[in-house]
Amino acid sequence: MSQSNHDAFWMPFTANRQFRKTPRMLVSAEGMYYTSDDGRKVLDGCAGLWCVNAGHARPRITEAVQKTIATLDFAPTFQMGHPLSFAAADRIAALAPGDLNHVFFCNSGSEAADTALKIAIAYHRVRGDASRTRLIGRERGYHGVGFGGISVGGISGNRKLYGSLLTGVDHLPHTLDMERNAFTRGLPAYGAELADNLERIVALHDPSTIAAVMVEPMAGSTGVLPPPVGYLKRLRDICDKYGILLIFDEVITGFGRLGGTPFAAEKFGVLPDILTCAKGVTNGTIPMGAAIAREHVYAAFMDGPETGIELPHGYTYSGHPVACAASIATLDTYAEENLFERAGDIAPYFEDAVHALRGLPHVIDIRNVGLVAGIELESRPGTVGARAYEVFDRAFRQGVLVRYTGDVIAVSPPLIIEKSQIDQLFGTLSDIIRAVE
Ligand code: PXG
Ligand code: PLP
Repeated sequence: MSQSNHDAFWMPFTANRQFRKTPRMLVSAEGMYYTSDDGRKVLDGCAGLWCVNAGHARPRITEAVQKTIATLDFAPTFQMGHPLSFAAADRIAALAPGDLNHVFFCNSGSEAADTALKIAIAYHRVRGDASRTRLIGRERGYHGVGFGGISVGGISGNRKLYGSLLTGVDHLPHTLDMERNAFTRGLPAYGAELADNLERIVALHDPSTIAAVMVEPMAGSTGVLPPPVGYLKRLRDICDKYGILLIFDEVITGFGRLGGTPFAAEKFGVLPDILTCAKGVTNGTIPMGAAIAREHVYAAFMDGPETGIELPHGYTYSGHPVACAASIATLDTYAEENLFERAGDIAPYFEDAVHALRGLPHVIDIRNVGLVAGIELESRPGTVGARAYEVFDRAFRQGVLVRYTGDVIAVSPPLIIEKSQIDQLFGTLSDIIRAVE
């Protein structure tokens, strides 16, 4: 049945009724800009949803998708193969640091998180260490919306409606400490010792019960929380000490977002046992995610009889030909234009521009690394998020797309952003922040 009030589409993470009263509609995109349904150019300050790292409508990617969909629209990857999935996995493995060499494909960051958690528990089990089943996440962690991801994730709003979730999950404290670290440029100096809470969790549950720790190297979704200097290294050391796998969720931090390197793991010099990615792996064009495992993780599964399915897991669209083609073309585009390096080169300008907002009304913290920034506004009493929503909505009306979460404005533009566009982005935000109540 046709419905003129647009309520058939139950919108994700959206105030559906509010949206229908004052819609914000995008109809096309190219380079750094969207076009809205009323014909305005809107500067993309958040790479779509942190995924369009090379900017919109990149010809190489479009052509690869068009060609592939006409040649091999679908092919199964369960007990069957097609060349693009092997080629894409090779490319991604080559980009991933260390011996993160084995790529398990799925279709989103949520599926990548659940895949990584399942691999971690199964890893211990196939090695005869079946009591290691507990999963440790972190407060304010976001690992998507599957039951694994919300259980290990640390966002009460995403958990509370959904019952008892996974059992055997515990959480590290988050690392945001505005008292000591407000307005830090780059990684905060204080808080490495927060990793030592893992020692307490290990002591409480006994190491023999813990399978894995999963964290975002930089928490994105909950308001841009760069890791304190030394924190991730300390987590790695404690995991090593007790035989616990470390999983980095790089769904946002992957593909150059933090500047200079393809992944945060490399930038911060800490190698996880499993790394998850999505979003930028196809420049946002075709859904795809992946869990990438190191040699020892993969090898643990390759021990049994050759005819046995080693990991009973997979999605109909794992390694979908069109997504694989999009991914290869995306990685080509990143490489040809040196986009990860470019992000690192322009990051200091971006940092200066965002920190110029310090001193504006309501601004209580500014956090940044690479081409990501969070601007934290003081909440209006009793209505967390209302002020940031207003900034977000006004920014869209004034030609700039950003994200907000709680009262944090999140900015994460495509890595092709020019200095003049950085000026436009923060200039507009500055005017709006001055103007809102
Ligand atoms: N892990 C992390 C670290 C993420 O940031 C996911 C997993 C889930 O990915 P999928 O593809 O299932 O959505 C994410 C996704 C925002 C925002 O603006 C962030 C995400 C998604 C949508 C909005 O904060 N992150
Ligand atoms: N539900 C049913 C009834 C199915 O047959 C399948 C896959 O065959 C699924 C769910 C899983 O779908 P997907 O592989 O796309 O995750």
